[in-house]
Amino acid sequence: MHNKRMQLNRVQSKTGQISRGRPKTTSRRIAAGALSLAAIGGTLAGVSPAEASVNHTTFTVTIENISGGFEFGQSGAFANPNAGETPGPAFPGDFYEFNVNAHPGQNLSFATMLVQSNDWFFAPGEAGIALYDADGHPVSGDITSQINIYDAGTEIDQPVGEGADQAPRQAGPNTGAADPDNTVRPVTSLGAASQFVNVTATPGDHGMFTIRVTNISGDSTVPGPIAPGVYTVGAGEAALFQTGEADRGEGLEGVAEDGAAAPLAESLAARTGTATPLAPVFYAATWWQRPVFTNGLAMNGLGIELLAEDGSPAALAAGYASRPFGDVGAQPVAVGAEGPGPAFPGDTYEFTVTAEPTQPLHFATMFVQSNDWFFSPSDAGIHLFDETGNPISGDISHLVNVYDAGTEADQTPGFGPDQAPRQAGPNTGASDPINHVRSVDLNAADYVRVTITPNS
Ligand SMILES: [Ca+2]
Ligand SMILES: [Ca+2]
Ligand SMILES: [Ca+2]
Ligand SMILES: [Ca+2]
Repeated sequence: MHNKRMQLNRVQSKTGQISRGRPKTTSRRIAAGALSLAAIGGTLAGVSPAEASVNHTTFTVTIENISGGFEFGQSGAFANPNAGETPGPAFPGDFYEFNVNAHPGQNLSFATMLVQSNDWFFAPGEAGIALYDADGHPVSGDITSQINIYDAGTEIDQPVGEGADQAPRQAGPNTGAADPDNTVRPVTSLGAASQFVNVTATPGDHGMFTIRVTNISGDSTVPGPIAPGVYTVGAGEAALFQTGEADRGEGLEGVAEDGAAAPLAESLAARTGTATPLAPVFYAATWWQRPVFTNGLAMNGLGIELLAEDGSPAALAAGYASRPFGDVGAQPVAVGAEGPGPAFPGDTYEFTVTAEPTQPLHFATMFVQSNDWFFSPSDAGIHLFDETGNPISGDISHLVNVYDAGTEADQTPGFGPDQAPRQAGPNTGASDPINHVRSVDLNAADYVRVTITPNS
């Protein structure tokens, strides 16, 4: 940090004497001094107000990729029978259908209520269903044999189809006495789940599977509906419950007792995301307004398309390098890496940038498992000095967002064939039907941890 303190002290001296003592002032106090000088009719020859408050500080910025911590690649709720528009129970003959994307090694879990019970549900075993075989081929066809009936351990059982506290007859949701056995456990008294539901997996393109759960209970001992439920795709480690353990209080109780999927779906969504590399970072500390992009407008041709689609900051950095711009650059090398390349989960980009209070920080790094998404502060940048003129410090992840550049049509993150890790070459993919920059509904702080430290 180096202030133009001499000028400052001169401004502050009301006696006209130029202080050459050790400067102790902050730039804020300098500015205040300039004001008081003006008030007493003094002049400040050759020193503009901007120069008088110059306070250059060099900051170290780190962008750590923390996207490897998600529990699930995908999750969601299914609620509309027969692929319709209206949520509700699926009666005998009806079905629920949902699409998931999975990589080899990932498993499917789901849960849907046996409505004529107090707290029973249909689900795969706690590890889920492997969606690829040992050779990496997608599973196809009937997977009903992997479905069981479980008791959630959250409500005492009454005779199936008759209990006054069961969903079709209960006074309201969550009505019924506590279960004397509070553990999730298989139900053995009804026989196989395949009397009541049929489940199929139909593989599609790019890791997609269509899962259909059909209610076939019409001719069974317990005819009745199934209810809206939830699904996950992940590593297959007891995604929704663990047999022999109590319900986790995340919302499975609502699924099993009342067919209420939303609370559990919300809990799962908070733990769902795509592990993605980051790509080389462009950064700038500048008084220029919106140097990287303008939210709501089409890209300005300064290179963000190349950064957002193909991970290269080169065009942005080159475009600004020759301008009287501020501190601008790129960091293509992750900490500890041999050379330029992506920052994988666990890796960090680090750069230093020198700025004064009129120069907010901007940066951008690609969400590599997307078509044209990038992490960035808002288009106004991050103000690097607080109200008292002191440099900011600490975790600034909450100031970062995910944006869609509006330059390429989106495919499912992590699966799209035109996304950087899989595309045939740079700039491959259909045009974005929405051709302006907008934010993506993801919490950037779940993917990147960004810190800033002023160098002393
Ligand atoms: Ca029970
Ligand atoms: Ca109940
Ligand atoms: Ca897009
Ligand atoms: Ca592309």
